[in-house]
Amino acid sequence: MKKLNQTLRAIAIPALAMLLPFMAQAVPVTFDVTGAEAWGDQGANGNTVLTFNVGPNAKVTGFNFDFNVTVKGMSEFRELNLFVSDSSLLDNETLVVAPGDTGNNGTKSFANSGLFEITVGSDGILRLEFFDRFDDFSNAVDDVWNFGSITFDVEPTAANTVPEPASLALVALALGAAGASGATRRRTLKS
Ligand SMILES: [Ca+2]
Ligand SMILES: [Ca+2]
Repeated sequence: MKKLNQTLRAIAIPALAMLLPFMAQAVPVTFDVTGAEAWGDQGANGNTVLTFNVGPNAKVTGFNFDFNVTVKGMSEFRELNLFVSDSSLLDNETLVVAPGDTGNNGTKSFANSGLFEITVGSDGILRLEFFDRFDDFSNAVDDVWNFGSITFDVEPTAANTVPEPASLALVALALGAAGASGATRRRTLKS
């Protein structure tokens, strides 16, 4: 019996190792945004820029933010933006924090989540810039993030390795088996 168990384990572990890269789910990576400032449009002096190493060539597939911001003077909440990119800025997404909110001169909390896709370069750098679409105070801060965080969904770098044909076939087989058993269950439930 012990020998059989060992044999099963010897087969199961390599099979699992082959499947893992395909089964890997995006992992949430959370960052504190306390103290971040937006001074003007994207690229303006004074905008807070945060960089995170998420692993070489990693894919960032979504975001989820929950934070509190103070907007100064005549600056409006709808002007708040986050520019998320790789280190070259070429692969990027702009997140509008509060579209349509024309309120100004106040403090509010915002939460939102969504999907996007940015693939970082070999340096692994994911860049986040806080900016304000309309610069109300030249050479001065428009908005301050008081507290909160932003979470990015990052696909493990292992998923980026090129799969070998043998393991691909195995995945197809596993998916086919899962699909077939699902279909059987659905039919059983109906009758
Ligand atoms: Ca400004
Ligand atoms: Ca502004």
